[in-house]
Amino acid sequence: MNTNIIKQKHFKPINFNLQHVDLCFYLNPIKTHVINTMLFTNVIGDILLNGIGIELISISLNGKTLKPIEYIHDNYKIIIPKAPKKSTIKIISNINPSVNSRLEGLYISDKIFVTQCEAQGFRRITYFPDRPDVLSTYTVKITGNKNQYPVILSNGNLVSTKCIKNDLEVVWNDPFKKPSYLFALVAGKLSQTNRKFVTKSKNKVDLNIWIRKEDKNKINFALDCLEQAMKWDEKKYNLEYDLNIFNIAAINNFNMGAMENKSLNIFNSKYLISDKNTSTDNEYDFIETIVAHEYFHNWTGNRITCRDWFQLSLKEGLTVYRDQEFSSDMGSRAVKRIKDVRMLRAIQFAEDAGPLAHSVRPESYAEINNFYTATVYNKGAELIRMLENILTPKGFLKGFKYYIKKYDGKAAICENFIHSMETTNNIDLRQFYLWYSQAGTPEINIIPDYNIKNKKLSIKVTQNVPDTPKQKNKKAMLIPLKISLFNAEGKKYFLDKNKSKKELTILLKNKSHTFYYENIEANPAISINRGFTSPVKINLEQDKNKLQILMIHDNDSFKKWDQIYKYLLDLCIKQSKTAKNVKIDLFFIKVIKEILLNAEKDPAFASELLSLPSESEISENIKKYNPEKVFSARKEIIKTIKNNLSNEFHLIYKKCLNKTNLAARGWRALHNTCLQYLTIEDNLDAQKLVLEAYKNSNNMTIKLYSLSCISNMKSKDRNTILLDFYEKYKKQPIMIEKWFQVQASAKLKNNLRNIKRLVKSSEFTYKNPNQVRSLLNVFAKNNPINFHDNSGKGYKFIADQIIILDSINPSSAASLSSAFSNWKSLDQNRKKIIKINMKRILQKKNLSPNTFEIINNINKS
Ligand code: 0A1
Ligand code: ZN
Repeated sequence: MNTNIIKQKHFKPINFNLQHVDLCFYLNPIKTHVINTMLFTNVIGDILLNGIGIELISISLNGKTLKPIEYIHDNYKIIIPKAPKKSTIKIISNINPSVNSRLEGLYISDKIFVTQCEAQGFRRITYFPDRPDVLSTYTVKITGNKNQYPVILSNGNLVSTKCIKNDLEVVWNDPFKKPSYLFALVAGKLSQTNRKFVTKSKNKVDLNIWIRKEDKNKINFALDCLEQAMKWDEKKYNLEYDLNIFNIAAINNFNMGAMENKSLNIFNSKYLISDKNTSTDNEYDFIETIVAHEYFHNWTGNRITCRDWFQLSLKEGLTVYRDQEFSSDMGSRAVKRIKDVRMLRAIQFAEDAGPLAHSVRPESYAEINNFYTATVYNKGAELIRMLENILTPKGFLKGFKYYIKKYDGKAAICENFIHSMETTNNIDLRQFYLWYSQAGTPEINIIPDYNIKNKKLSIKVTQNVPDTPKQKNKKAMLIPLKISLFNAEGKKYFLDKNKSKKELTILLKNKSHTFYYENIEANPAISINRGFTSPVKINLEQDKNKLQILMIHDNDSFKKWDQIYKYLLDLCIKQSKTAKNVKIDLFFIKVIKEILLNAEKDPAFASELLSLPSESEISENIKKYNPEKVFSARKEIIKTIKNNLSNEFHLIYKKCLNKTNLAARGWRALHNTCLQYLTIEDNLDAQKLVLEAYKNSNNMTIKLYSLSCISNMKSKDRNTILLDFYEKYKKQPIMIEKWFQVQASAKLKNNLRNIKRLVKSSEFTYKNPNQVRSLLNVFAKNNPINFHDNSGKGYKFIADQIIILDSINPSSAASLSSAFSNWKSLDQNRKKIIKINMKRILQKKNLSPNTFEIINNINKS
């Protein structure tokens, strides 16, 4: 396969300005007519227009139709050689949205016309210089049948609406210059919900949500979140919304969560609709985060966009950081931080340690869609947070405001952001750039040495950034780490001469440093990387007494959780390596007991403290991965803890049962965590408990969790309950996805048979990415014992699915392909079977560059 690799170092600036774009659409499902008139100025040389899958009718330059010999045309582009300094180019063409199953460009979702242009979808709509540094204003006229497309939306302000016979003609104008990836069009039968918002400077904004009629009563929560996000951005960063209209349209078929198109956000309806009877608490969290994320992009992404796609983290890392901060302010900061770090460790650390490792700003790509990753998004957000830790929140805010002011209306690069921090804080951050260019999770080794005679503690800290597939011998990074030292009573020591600081941020610059602390009365417990200051792995051995001090007394909630988590992780790892049961220290049982006895104070936090690392979190921390052993080790540890504290678990579980009303989400989280302990053994008592939880629950958080517990059991009620759920909710696509998800993650042996049956059922379609994710991705990524079944059947099945999907939706196929990325840590037999299946995928005729890039990188490793 001949893939075209795009390299960062080959970037060339544009050789023109695009003053204005005038688009006319005549909507028709099989033949949409597009007239695109672009006014170019300051042209020096050729004009290159990207275009894929477009039927070109004519092209004219400054009013004169061009003959085919007057331009160069292939399957991907048109080049107009030596165009005049001022060139008006008019392209007339047709596209066929009805066959667009890749969901990029203009496509149809449940009879609704919708666009997705990030990253390179606009070139599937019309010939255009489709790169993010081409900024222009747009006027868009859309004409369509008024009965089928009574609502027609695009970016910016509504200019006019006219009925012409059976057609509706709507004109939109976007006064803000924007890149083509932020263009949007939505047309179809959609119901509107409107709310008014008044900005800090008293500008009135119409907030509208457009959704299918049947979901109209399920968007109030999303609207509340939008209002809160708008207020938060005004208060925190003094950023106001800049138009009088803000539309959100929701559709059912969408490749990702949502998209930040200027003033017309488009949402996967799964992340917008909620209902108190059918939504889980996690789903509410997702809605809050995603609504805010897309809104925040208006400044970090739209007003200041990216010069090229290598800078993706400039908008994504920063916007994830902003949405994380927003959600922390809306709910529990501690729990939010723990959840974010868990996600980072499970997914991003694994990505960084495997064949798909890439830096936050990648050096090259074959398919940019493959780089919407946890590294670009979530590690990218951690880099921003590190800057805040280095510069203090005040210093960071100064830099942020400077960045917004200086780069507003521009297409920027990551250096522009860092430089804004440097100038406003008078600091040299050159070493920090390595975080953008070096892949891999830095490993920090800590060796403390306490001298009882002079009451001095020295801590030797060394850093190592591991080799990754494309990078070896890395340089030392700039790593901030917050540190505190605790005495035996759980009190913190002063760390500075003035006796004013009990927490310090130490900055690592070299491969190795030694830090000294004086007047430390006794050998202290070390709490380091508090709040997860940096996205690194810490190796520090401390004795049981010290661990106990930190587990009980550390006032940094993240760190307290982290100590317990690390202990649990070590237990699971040890257990997975031995045949005998590992011993759990008595002190640790006491710590868990304390948590259970005090759980009422903060049930959500207690739930986090009690929840064990998942199988993928464990596998990320071991070199040789044996899926069965990890699975049973985890189970064994849960069982042992529960058997030691059975009464305490039952007691708090009873309390949870009384407190699962709507306001008590922390209790629901604790309920589910306890239920996991109490039903870890598949016996009649456990089956009864879980059945009661399912039947008596008045909320989806508990109902769904108990359903997933039942589906892991050999209970005689298993199938009846799964059917009960299906019958109750089968009319709602979102609920079918949940039903798929539960079954796809069911740990019963031979579960694959059931998954194959579901794929063949009339409920399932490869065309809906949500369904693909909830059935296939969940099976391949969240059900290790079945996916990695010794027979290799799981691998063959997923490879077959990738091959089918690749012809329908390459993004979906590529995302499923990453399921094979940890193949190297498996045994010979499994490796061999995976290799055969990857080869089969690579041999598929017309394999997309998306899937090729992922499988080829894994295969090469
Ligand atoms: N920019 C969006 C994510 C997004 C990316 C690509 C898409 O289609 C291929 C769609 C959405 C965000 O960060 O929310
Ligand atoms: Zn984003």
